Amino acid sequence: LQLENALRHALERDQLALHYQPQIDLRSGQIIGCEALMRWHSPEFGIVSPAEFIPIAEDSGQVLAIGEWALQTAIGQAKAWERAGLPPLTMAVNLSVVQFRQRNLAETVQRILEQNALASSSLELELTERVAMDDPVTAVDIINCLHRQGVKLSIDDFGTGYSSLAYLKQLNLHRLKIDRSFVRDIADDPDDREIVRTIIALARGLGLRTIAEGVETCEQRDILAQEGCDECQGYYFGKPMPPEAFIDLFGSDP
Ligand code: G
Ligand code: G
Ligand code: NA
Ligand code: MN
Repeated sequence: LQLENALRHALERDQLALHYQPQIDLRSGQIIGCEALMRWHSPEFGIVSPAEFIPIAEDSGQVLAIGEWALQTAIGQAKAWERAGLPPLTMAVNLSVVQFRQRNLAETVQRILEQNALASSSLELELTERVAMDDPVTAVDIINCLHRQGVKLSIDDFGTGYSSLAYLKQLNLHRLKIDRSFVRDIADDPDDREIVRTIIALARGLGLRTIAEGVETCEQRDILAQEGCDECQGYYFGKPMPPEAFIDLFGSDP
């Protein structure tokens, strides 16, 4: 409850920030995008993880305002980097189940893209399996509507939830994000490697790209490349970082 009360002021007091984590194409080695990850700097509680405060914000309804702030901030940032001459990047933003259930989600997204003059193809929305499969019939409508607008959709933490393959087939998705729990021991655990191989084959069959999360070593990266994974994200390539650090690292890319 204390956390909930403090969270009430977080937005207006400017305590929320987005950090950005690079995403790398395995074939070219080039950066192709980033994921926006929320950080809350609370004067009382210190740095609070979104894993902790997003569920609270979902219960209290605050996640709608916070989520719209994140969309606005990430899309504004993507436009600023485009203007600054960074290579073309896709900006990935996480969506809460509460945002996803909003009737006007597609309109909200469209409005923010237009306000910032950002191409819709530069935005990707990340849904967890749970969110996408919770109410599959509605999910198909919303995802296909966003897809028609040109926004990319991906399934986060893939392999940890329960995806109905029948529904997965109906969704106009851009990529599957292979959960980092399968990547962690991929060099030593043949089962994990087999799971990753299977997800990549499934994605291929459905015409989707794959991105592996939580890549921390060059050995993991090499195995993922061997298995035909398209893209990677993880501490090996860069931690989530404030925008100034991000442009320092990637702004001067040759
Ligand atoms: O970056 P970190 O490991 O602390 O993120 C923890 C969790 O919080 C992850 O599951 C991530 O998807 C989620 N998360 C991070 N930023 C956002 C956000 O802006 N919106 C939502 N809904 N979830 C987020
Ligand atoms: O659920 P989601 O995939 O959105 O979670 C993203 C979270 O994973 C973020 O909190 C981010 O800080 C964390 N993360 C990103 N890269 C790595 C990594 O290489 N290793 C570990 N352990 N966590 C990572
Ligand atoms: Na995510
Ligand atoms: Mn994830």
